[in-house]
Amino acid sequence: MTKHDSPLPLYVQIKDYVRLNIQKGVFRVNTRIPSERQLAQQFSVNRLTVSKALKELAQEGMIYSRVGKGSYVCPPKINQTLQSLSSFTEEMKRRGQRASSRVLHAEIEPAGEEVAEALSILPGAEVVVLVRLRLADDDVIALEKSHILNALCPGILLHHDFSCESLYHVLREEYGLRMTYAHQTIEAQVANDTDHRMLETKGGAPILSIVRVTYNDQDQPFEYVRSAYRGDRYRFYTVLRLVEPQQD
Ligand code: 16G
Repeated sequence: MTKHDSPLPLYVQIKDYVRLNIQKGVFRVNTRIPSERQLAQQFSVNRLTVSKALKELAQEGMIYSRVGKGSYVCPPKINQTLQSLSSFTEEMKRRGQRASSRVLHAEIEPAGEEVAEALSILPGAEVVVLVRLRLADDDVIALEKSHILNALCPGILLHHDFSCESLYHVLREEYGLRMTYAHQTIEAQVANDTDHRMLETKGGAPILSIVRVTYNDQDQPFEYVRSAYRGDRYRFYTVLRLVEPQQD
């Protein structure tokens, strides 16, 4: 129950109540939470107060609304650690989810300037270009455009179906590629129309734009990937260790 004499504003108390019930699993994923009217009655507040609480929970990605139907609980965000070099398939397996892809484009193409520079090759050298929608348990999570040096994996597109196979697994097991580290940047972006359409998000939804260059054990970059991850479904997790401040 809300406390009218609490220092916390009433709408914050309602937010906390809904959030707690989602976290405890009382309000389950993709099911409807109590309506604005029910919450207003339950907490003896006016509907505007409840509406403010629900609006903020929606902005925080806890709930989503269906026109004329009320508010529903969002699936939890996928937590990916930033410590290790892993693949989408491995990350999903670790979470007990099933990874799959929709292959939108798979061709061998001459590298343009940007790709050539990232991979330290000459423009025009052959790269495998693979564009995939990445899914976790049939939910679209990311749109990925990968460029891989064709010289390191000849024939890869002829013999593999990347709608169900892992690119990293094939590169390691079939082509003996020893990937050792990657440079990666992550930026927040507002999704454009194509991102919305592909990622099945609505206007205003944020995306995490990720660029990764992956290196083998010879310090040779072999993969350049640009991806758009759904900001409402994905978050990165990292452990920070204290670096002792320098004494002046
Ligand atoms: C991840 C990588 C991507 C890599 C892919 C391979 C990020 C941001 N990106 O999505 O660079 O190409 O895994 O996935 O983590 P796969 O082995 O499942 O095909």
